[in-house]
Amino acid sequence: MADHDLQDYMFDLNGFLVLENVIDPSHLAALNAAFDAFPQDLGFREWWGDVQRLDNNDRAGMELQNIVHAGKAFEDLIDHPAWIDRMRRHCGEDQTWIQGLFIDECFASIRRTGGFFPMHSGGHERAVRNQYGYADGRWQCGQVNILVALTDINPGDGGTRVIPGSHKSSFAHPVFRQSYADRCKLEDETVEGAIEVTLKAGSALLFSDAISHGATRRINPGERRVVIYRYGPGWGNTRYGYRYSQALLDRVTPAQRAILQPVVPRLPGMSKGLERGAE
Ligand SMILES: O=C(O)CCC(=O)C(=O)O
Repeated sequence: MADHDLQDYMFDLNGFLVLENVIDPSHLAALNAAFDAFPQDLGFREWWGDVQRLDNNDRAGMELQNIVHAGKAFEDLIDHPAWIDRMRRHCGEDQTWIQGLFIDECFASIRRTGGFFPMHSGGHERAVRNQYGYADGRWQCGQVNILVALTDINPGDGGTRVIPGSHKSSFAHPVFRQSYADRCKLEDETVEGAIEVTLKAGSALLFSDAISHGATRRINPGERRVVIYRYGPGWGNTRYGYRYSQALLDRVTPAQRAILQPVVPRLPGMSKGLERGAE
C-alpha cells in the first residue's frame, strides 16, 4: 500500500478533513477586506467585472461566482500550500499520463440569518463528476472542495453539515426522498447522522463532493463568510460555463495558471500546444 498519513486515513473514512488555522492573519484580513468591498446591492445574476452573483438557491445566501477574479487574495488560494498537494493526490489523476488539476467552480458565500443550504449529494448518486474513488494505491476522486472560513463558524451560524462516511454510501439518506426543490423550501431540517462542522476563521474544511452535505440554518445574527473552491481533474470543465479571463491567466504564476487552464486551447494558426506525452 502507498504511503499515507492519519489525515489520508480520516479523509478516506469520513470523506472530509478540518485543516486548522491554515490561512495566515494577513491573508485572512485581505480576504475579509475584499468581502467588505463587495457591492452589497448586486442583484441576482448581475455581474461585477468577471464576478457574477449566482446564489445556488433562494436560501443559501449571497454567492459570488468566479471569485478568483476578485483580487490577489483569491488568487493566492488557487495553489495554497495547505491543501494543493492533497488535492493533486485526491483528484488530480496523480501519477497518470493525464495528471493535473482544474478548479471547476470558485465562489464566495455570505450567509445571513435564516439562510441554509439543503442537503445534497452522497455516494449513492454514483455521478462520476464528483465520485469518491480509491483503487490500486491511488485516489480517483472526481471533485474535492476546500471551504475556507473567514469568520468563526459556531453552532447556529449556518455552518456546513456533513454525514460522515456518506461518500461511500450505497443507500440514499431518507432526507433525499424529498426533491431538491422541496428541500430548498424547508424552513428547518433535522438530518439524522449529520454533524455541523464548526470552524475558526482561517481554518478550512476539505471534503469530497460525494459526501452528503449542506448547511444548517443560520439562527444567529451577523454573517458567515466562506470561500469555496472545487477541484477536479485537469480535463474537467467549469460547472456553470464561466471562463478565466486572459488578464487573470496572464497575471497569475505559471503554477496557478496551470490549474486555471490545464489544457491550453489549440486554435487555428497556433503551432504549439500540449503534445502527447508532454508534462
Ligand atoms: O454553504 C455551505 O456550507 C455548503 C455549500 C454547499 O453545500 C455546496 O456549495 O455544495
